[in-house]
Amino acid sequence: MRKILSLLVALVLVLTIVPAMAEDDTITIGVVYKQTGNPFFEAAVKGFEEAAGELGFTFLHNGPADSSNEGQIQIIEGYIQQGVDAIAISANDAAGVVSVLQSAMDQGIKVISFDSAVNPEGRNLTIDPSIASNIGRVEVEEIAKQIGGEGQIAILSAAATMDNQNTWIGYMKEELAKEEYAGIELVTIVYGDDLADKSYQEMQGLIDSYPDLKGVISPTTQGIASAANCIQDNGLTGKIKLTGLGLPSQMAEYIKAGVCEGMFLWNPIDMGYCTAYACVAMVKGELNGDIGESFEAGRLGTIEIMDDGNGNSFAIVGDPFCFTADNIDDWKDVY
Ligand code: RAM
Repeated sequence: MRKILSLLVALVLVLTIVPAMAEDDTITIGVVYKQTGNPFFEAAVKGFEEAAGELGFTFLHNGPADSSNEGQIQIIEGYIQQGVDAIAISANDAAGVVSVLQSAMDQGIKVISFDSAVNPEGRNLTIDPSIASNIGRVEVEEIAKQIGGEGQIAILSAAATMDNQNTWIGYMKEELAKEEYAGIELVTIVYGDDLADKSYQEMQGLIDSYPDLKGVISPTTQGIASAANCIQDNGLTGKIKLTGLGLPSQMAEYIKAGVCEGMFLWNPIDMGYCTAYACVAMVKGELNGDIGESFEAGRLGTIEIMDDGNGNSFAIVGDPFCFTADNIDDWKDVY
């Protein structure tokens, strides 16, 4: 009798617990980032982990080693075959993944780009780190301050197909066109594809080709770290100034050594966390990704979905933060 009773109790427990867990436990998100080995995306994955702990979904994450579009397409195809419910992607090529993501959406998979957008026809929503014009403007203001408003500068970007890089560079050019920056000449834009070696070689190329170069803006965490390394190796600390978007953990030693006096970034953990919340809301049918909607993103509160000015929806996570020798120690162990 006791056996039967405990079996009954166990059955009641299973029947009550399983439906409660089933709701979010059945959701699987496939995360695609630009490349493996980039600590920026390792931090974003921490945000997905944190959200998974709160919401109970499971997620897979992967990226190509070479920052390629083809590599991302293969990963997406794998996720479609595995039957994920949502794909969250930071795209290497804004146009290059549209077709495979359209077929994902045709099969009912929700698609959210984060960090670096997919073209609008290939996604349900995109989540930017911050207002793009601000990101471009603060980097120009900072390099102008560092070089004293005069001289040649260059941009060391990631890849020419990356939407976030191109958008920020567009706003940098707009800013540089202002009268107050008339003394600054943008001599070239080079691309290191977010790969450490290639970015280092591109920085070396700038040093060799432009002996009067006064400053570099590198709006990529991989690019700025390689540029700092190269400037230091060439004994040019303080002679070629450097700013851009850098990860505190990668840049702390260069900031303390004076290679980079100031740089910017937002919190990549929050980016992953926010994107995860949006994916789950979409899979549950609580969010379409339309302008004027909003969603709850846990400790980040309510996130509004806005119009990008061209009728496409987007959301943002926060503001860029300036890192200098005064505050870098507070952040270098966080991300
Ligand atoms: C690199 C990537 C990423 C960008 C950051 C700032 O890690 O290019 O897309 O947002 O830098």
